[in-house]
Amino acid sequence: MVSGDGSVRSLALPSASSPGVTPARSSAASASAAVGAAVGAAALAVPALPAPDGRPLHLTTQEDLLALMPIRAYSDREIKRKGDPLEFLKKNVGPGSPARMNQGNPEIASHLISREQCLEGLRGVVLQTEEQRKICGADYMVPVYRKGDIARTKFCIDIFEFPNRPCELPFVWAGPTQARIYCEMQGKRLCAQEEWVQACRGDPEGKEDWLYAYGNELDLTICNTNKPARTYGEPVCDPDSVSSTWKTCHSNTEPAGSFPRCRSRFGVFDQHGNVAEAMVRFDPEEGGLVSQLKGSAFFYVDVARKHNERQKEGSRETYPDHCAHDPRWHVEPMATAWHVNYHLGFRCCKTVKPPADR
Ligand SMILES: [Ca+2]
Repeated sequence: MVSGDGSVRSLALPSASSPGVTPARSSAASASAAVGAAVGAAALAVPALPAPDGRPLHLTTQEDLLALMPIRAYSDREIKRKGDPLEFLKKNVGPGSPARMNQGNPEIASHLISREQCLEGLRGVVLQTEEQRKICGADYMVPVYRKGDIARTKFCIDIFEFPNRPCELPFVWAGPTQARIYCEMQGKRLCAQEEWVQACRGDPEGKEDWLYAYGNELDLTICNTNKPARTYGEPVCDPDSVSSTWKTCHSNTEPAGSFPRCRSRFGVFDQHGNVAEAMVRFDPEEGGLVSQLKGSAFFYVDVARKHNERQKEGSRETYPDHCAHDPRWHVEPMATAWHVNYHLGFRCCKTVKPPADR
C-alpha cells in the first residue's frame, strides 16, 4: 500500500507466510535435547516443516528462487533513497549465470539427497521453539547468548544457510556486499564472525565450548564435507575465471539440514560444510569493517586437517575447520567486497533486545 511519504508498503514478493507451511506437529518429547534445554520451555515446532510440493530440488526459475526470499516492508522514503528492492532482486537473483545469485550450475552440480529425504530426516526435530520465535521475531532463527543466560541474548542467527529454508539448497554466487543487502532486505544483517563462532562452539547452558559444532573431534561424515572433487567433479574444476568456474566447478551442495547431526548446540545447521560462508569482521588494520570468508564446503575432505596439525611441507594446502578458525581469504572492505564463488554462501543474523528489556 502506498499512501504518501513515510508510509509502508508490501512489495509483490513472497511473504514469510509462504504456501507449503503446515501446522505444527512435533512435540517436546521429540525435541533436540540441547535446544529444548536451551529455552527451558515446552518445545513446539514453530514453524513446522513445509510439505513436499513437487518442485525440483535445484531451482531453475527466477520465480522459484525469489519465492524463498521473503522481504520486509519498505517505506516510500526508503525506496526513494535506496531504490526499489524488487528491481534489485530481479536484476541480481536468477538462474543460468554466475552474475546472479542462484544455486549453482545445475548442469554439473551433484546433489545426493532429495528434498523429501531431507524433510524425512528432520521430521520430529524441533527447529525453533515458540520462545525462540518470540525472541527472534522471525522464522528459523535461534537466540545465541553467553553464560547460559538467555536473558543476555543480543542476537539471533539463521539456523540454515541463506535463504534459511529447511531442505532447500543454499544460494551461491553472491559476494559479501550483496549478501549484506539480502540480509537487510529481510530485516536482518550479515553475521559477524564473533557471532557465527559463538553460535558454532557455544552451549546454551553455559557449558564449555567445543571445537566443532558437533563435538571436539573432527569427523568428516557428520556434515556435508565428504564429497571429494575427483569423485563428484567431472569435468575438472577450472577456477581461472568466473566464466570457466561457472562452466566447470560443481556446486555439490545438499539441502540445508540434510545432516541432522551437523547442528550446533544452539541449533544451527551446516556451519561446517555445504557452503563456506561470508560474514563481516571488524579489523582496524584493514580500515574497519571487512569481509570474512569462513567455514568449509562440500569438498573439504580434500583439504582437511585437524586444528592442531600443521601444514605438511610440499603437499597440497590444507586448513582446519574448527569453529574458531580465522582464515584471511579474500579480505576486502565491505563496501567493495565482491568476491563470489560456486561454493560460497552466507548466513544472516539479527540484533534483538534481551528478553529482560522487552
Ligand atoms: Ca556452511
